[in-house]
Amino acid sequence: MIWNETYECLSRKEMRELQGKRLFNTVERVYYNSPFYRKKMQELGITPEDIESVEDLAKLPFTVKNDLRDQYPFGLFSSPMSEIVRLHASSGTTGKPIVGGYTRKDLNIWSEVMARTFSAGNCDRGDMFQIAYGYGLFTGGLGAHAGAERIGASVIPISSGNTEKQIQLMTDFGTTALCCTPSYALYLAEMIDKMGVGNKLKLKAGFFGAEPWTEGMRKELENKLSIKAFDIFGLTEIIGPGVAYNCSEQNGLHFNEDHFIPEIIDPNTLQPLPAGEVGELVITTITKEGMPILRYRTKDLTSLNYEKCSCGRTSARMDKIRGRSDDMLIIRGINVFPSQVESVLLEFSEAAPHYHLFVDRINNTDVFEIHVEVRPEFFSDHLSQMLNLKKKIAHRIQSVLGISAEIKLVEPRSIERSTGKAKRVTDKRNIYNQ
Ligand code: DLL
Repeated sequence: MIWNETYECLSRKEMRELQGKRLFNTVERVYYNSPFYRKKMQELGITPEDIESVEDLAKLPFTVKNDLRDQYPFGLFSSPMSEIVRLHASSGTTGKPIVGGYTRKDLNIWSEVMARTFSAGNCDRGDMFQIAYGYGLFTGGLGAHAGAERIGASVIPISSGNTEKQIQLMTDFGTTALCCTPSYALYLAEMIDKMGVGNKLKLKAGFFGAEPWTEGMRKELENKLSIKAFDIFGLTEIIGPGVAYNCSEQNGLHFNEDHFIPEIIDPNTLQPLPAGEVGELVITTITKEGMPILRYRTKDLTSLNYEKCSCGRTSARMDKIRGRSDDMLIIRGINVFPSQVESVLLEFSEAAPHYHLFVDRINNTDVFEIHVEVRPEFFSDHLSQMLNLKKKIAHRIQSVLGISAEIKLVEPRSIERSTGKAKRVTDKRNIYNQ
């Protein structure tokens, strides 16, 4: 079932034309309503009239996270406050929060793109949605909520946490679709197992996002919960969840290109990269009113594919996010993404996909330790078996990541579980003192 064939199946030419018109309207809007963007465009010597088609996108200035922090709280809004009906914010790890402001039309767009996301996962009226993303300033809860209501599903707005209650409602209400972070889904699966209620579940789909997760993790969640797991992507600065989504082919994430134009750039030269090449994802909103944003540098690393999908959709597909450039660890000069470690660990049936990376610097040398939980059924007091597993994991990490790591096998359920975005790295190096 395709929820909105009109926009998901346009020819490339039709899509480019639509994007060109909407881009011009957005540029005009920000030029005349946002002193921040007018100044940026004036510095580059451009006016809205210079944007004749989507090919002119590269003429426009980039926007970076620090611009949003400098303009905190409302400096990037292009609508008067009297038209802003909702505010969201993401805290990030440092500094001031990133704020998003929505007009009534923006909320309508948001529920539309989320409705597409759920339809693409074969959900419809009659489905029971359990929204276990956090409600509040975080966009996950309310974003998924609006989309699920829009397709006519029944919605359980439980928010994140309260794990036993989640499982009770899941069995009593007959939840068919679960929305939460993949790390929380893993925790829920573990608890379902522990409570022995797996056979009472009616789950068929999971819509997981807000943090990087690997194909290995997808298989793990699909097997454990007997569902099809769909990846959903988005960010507060752009709208929240609903920027891109998996269809049932699970072969890349369809970009809602009639609302958001994706580009991939080389983060060093800032030049656009061709389809298929991995670089930094840059997004321009072309329909938003409250806080339109031009060429936002997301720091998320991925690639784009413009070939028609076998599901029939023609929209650009984004590869699974490999990680954020600022999540990348540089250990002894080698680039390491936590998701690479995750994919290695999932190759071992003895290891649970719960892990934590510790990095420190001792005597001017980087020390890299990976704590890996062993699955309860494999956890044994037989030292030789454990040593053997340790060696096998260490060997695989060395060959995939090109760096040696100390592997520490830890007891089942000893690594902290997360109900939202998981924190999987502790980097104790103080780079400023080296
Ligand atoms: O995480 C919005 C969201 C909520 C997306 C629920 C999906 C589901 P922020 O808190 O602003 O917004 O964080 C945005 O999270 O730049 C990515 O680095 C990361 N991220 C989001 N979705 C994915 C995903 C929400 N599917 C930041 N895969 C983004 C990998 C993701 N990373």
